[in-house]
Amino acid sequence: MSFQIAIGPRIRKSPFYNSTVKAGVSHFTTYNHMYMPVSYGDPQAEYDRLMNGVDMRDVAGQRQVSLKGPDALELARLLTPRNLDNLTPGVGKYVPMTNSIGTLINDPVLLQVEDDEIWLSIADSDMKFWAEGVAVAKGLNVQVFEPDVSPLAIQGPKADDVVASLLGDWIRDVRYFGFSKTELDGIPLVVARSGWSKQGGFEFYLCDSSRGDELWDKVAEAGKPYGIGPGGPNYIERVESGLISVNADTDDWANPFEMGMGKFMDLDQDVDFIGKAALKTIKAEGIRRRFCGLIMDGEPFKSTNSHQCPVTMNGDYVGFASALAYSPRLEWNISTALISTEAADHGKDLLVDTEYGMRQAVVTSLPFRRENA
Ligand code: THG
Repeated sequence: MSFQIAIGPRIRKSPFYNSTVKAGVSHFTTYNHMYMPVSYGDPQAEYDRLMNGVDMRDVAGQRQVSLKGPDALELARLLTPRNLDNLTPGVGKYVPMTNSIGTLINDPVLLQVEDDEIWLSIADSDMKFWAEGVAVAKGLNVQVFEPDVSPLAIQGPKADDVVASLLGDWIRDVRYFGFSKTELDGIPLVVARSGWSKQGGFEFYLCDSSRGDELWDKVAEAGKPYGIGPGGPNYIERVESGLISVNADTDDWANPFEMGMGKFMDLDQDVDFIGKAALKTIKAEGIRRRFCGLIMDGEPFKSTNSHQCPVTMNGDYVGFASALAYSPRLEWNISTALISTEAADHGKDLLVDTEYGMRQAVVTSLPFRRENA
């Protein structure tokens, strides 16, 4: 293939865009209507940095939807099945969002940044319109808007050292999903221990988009002694770790129970959140599909990208594989998949129709581990 997608004005540039171009970005995706780098041309090096060193990622596409006003918390409660009774200042929460039939439509990190302001750090779907629609329909006293906030992630086992050298040793005591407002040489930030990998690290939520390149340079400079380099949301590691990518791993019927997110929901709370009745029915009847891992035979997959691929068992369609990758650590072809509970329980005799041809597959739990196979 020799074509390219044009960089045009209908998709936004991130505040780090120029820096990522300078750093040699080779592939962008789009996320919440913004270009987001996914590779700098050497997937193996990017994977190694994340697993053994540290990477820096322009994830400004993880846009914030701000709910601001006296009814901010009430609106947030309507938007998620997660119980927000014990929302703690300075601690984020992973919150599935569902529609009226209980479908998972987004899975943001929620941060209460002021008494009357909540940010939803969203995955790739239009939650600003959804949230405002709910606020209007319910007559709530809350503004819904996108603030000038753009996350830059620093991930990997050496991320703590890099961030400590920038902000001080206090960051070593920040717990998982903990966050605080701070600044770096006058650049306003929210710093959080979070990020879309299981290798540890931080996210700097830049609160002034005019200073993106400046922030990028400071992180790159501080990371030099630790071998920092640019990366994207790492595809291979996210599949190994079983991190969910909404809309890549899900379809219009995938509910949080199927996706293994039961622990993030409370159907017995008083709040009449959107999807409550549907989710109660689903819980009572039991799920029909399950999000799980597949291990496949054959030559290592070459690409680090895929679309959903049909999975069959004895000729019958049972679901789809959602992210095919070759794991260098496990030395397996792997994929996340959403398949019938029968197929998942049977665990073998599956065929996946991949772009590399038909592949035999066996089922495993997520995250992928050698001892579970
Ligand atoms: N960070 C921030 N915003 C985001 C993401 C992020 N928005 C988009 C996307 N990622 C949202 N999706 C996720 C998915 C998984 C996690 C975070 C955001 C995650 N999950 C852990 C897990 O599944 O093991 C922990 C969940 C928990 O235990 O609470 O970290 O990455 N700012």
